[in-house]
Amino acid sequence: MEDGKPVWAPHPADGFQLGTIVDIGANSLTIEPLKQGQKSFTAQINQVFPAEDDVNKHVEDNCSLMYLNEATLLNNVRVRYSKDKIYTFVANILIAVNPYVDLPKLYAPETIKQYHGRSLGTLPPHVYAIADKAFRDMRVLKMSQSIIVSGESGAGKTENTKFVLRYLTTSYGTGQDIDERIVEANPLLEAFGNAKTVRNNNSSRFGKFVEIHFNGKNTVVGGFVSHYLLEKSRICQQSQEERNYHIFYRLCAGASEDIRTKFHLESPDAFRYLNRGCTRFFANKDTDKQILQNRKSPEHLKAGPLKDPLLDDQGDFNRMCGAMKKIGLDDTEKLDLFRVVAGVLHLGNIDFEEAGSTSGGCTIKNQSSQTVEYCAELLGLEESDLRVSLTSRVMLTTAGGAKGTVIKVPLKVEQANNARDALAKAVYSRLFDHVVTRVNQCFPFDSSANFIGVLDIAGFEYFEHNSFEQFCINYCNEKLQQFFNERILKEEQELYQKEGLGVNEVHYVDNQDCIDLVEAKLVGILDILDEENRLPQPSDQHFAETVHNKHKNHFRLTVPRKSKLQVHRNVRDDEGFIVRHFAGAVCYETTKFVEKNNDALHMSLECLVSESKDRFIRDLFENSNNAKDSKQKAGKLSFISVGNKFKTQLNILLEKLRSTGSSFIRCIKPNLKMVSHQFEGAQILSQLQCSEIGTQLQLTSYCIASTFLLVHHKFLPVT
Ligand code: AD9
Ligand code: MG
Repeated sequence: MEDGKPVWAPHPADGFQLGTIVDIGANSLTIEPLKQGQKSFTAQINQVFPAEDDVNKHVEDNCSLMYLNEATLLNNVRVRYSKDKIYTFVANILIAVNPYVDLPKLYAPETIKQYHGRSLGTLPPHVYAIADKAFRDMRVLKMSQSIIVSGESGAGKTENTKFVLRYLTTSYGTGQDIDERIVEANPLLEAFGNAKTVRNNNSSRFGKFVEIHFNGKNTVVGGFVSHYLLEKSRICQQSQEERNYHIFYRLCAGASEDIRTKFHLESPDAFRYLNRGCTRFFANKDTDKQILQNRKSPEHLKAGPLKDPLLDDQGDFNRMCGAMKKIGLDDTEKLDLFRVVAGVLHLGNIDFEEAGSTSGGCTIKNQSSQTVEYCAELLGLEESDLRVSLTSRVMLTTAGGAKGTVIKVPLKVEQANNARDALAKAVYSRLFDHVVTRVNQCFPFDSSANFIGVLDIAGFEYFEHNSFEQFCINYCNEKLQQFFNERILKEEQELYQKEGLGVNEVHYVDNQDCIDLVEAKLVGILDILDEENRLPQPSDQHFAETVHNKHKNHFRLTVPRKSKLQVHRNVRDDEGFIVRHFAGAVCYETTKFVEKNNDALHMSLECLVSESKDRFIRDLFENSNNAKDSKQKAGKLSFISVGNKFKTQLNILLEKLRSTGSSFIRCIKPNLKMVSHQFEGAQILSQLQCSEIGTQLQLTSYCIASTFLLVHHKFLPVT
């Protein structure tokens, strides 16, 4: 960098701004912005980067720029985005910016044909190019492949995943049912597992790995979906302006008169599980206004409080039913699903009041009588059993040496509310498991030579309040980051050394210590949490204290109150801990960690549902591990660890990923308003920095390394 040459210097909103160096200090530079009328300012040397001579030029592969740094990457992506070129390569990693507008030509059937069999780099960057590369690698190397799609909420992971699935089934399918089923499974999974959040109107509240299986002739033979961590808290409560899972509203909006009567359905406003989170959805906010302008239908504007004008519940219901039919679900199966959804809604409306007696317990309010009846009817339960199980708890006592005596403990109103919600969460999450299992039965395969798997799982999360869900997601992202490091940085470097390419060593931070902090046996946070769950009286505070005590001087763990960040200082040591992740430090508030880590229902409720008269409900519970577990542990209050189940699933996933070839798609959310043609540089930069593409150092070094990689890969037969 020299005096007078254009440079990129930090800018709070745009990420970087163009300027020239007017003075060079020991550690800082004085920059004069190129924009007229702006004052010069100083910036740290390591935050200023050389700019390309022509900043309006853009390239398909970022590595072909003269200067490889995060500022030129951001600018390249920005210029391309302004021309609706949403995809950019960084060597063979694909960056995908969400356009927030339909680009039909970009995904047209003709485009699919164009990418068929074409090497990476011969056509403009595209998600189809990555899909085709995965296919060709699978065919040539005779090795399964995975495509890891990452990015924050609303960045476009799910949409890109669907484009990959459509591309592969269209290009390499048999042209029979199975191809369509793999694609049409999505509307069903999304109906039960997606919801409107403040970040995304169709946010996936679960992670998934979708495998498309191929036979020895490389033709699609079937598929398999694995799912991870459905967000259960949403079933009973949602944050302001968020909704429950789509299916609830769709059923209320779209069910036929016959079903409405049979399942006693009303408008969403009538159900507690639907009417507490979202407020009004009128077009009073800028974002809503903008999007609404694209939706001319007057009904959207006339919508009632819980009819979200941004979503078409009725139309979506019909589309979902169409998808169910296409994947082979018959009417009985469809009604089974709907009945349970309606049952959960009625369950949520049951209210309790203190019992008049001295027992300290509660009873179901008179007004809820009909609701209890509906709920019992829909879930196949005896009404009296449901009443008893919600208001009391069966426990085994060890008092007075009479080990194993069953006693019935009355529940207080608060405890009964919790029991009701726990039952609703258990029923709905088992229903979701069933939907995934059923979807998998729609595209079975006898044998498969190889598969291409697409991973669509939430990226690194850092909110104002971070709980158990963020902890699990960020742990998952640590594992994926490590995989990326292994794959791209370590393995490529080893390759260069072997081939005698003179590339400087690319430094990256090994995050094994952070992973150990979470998953190590006994001392890892997950095991400490399980230990807490097993105590007679577990508490979130005691759990937080144990974490701090066990890891007093751990580099990755900090006490919130000592944190330099003001926001963390409000959290007490016994209410949380800070983990230094690869993408930044996150303060986790441990309230509800213990509760959220336990997947078991208390015994009375578990028995209630597993003895339902309704075969479908019984199967939901009998097929789950919980039922087996609770039978084995009959007599004890069972605990089934959510964290450790996730750890096991994640390790199986990582093992799978390690046994496949891999490609990476990094999705970027261009703005928080969710509108088209708005590029918010600073927050895009931060997404690039905390992506798998890495920190500044990793990113820069990787770009340099990948220039060689690109040249190198051109000689490989597979790309
Ligand atoms: V979350 O973690 O599940 O909350 P995703 O999956 O990253 O999130 P999603 O794919 O659902 O985001 O995209 C959000 C919305 O952006 C979609 O509903 C579309 O309206 C929009 N989107 C995303 N990608 C595209 C695209 N390639 N073309 C057009 C898009 N619209
Ligand atoms: Mg998604």
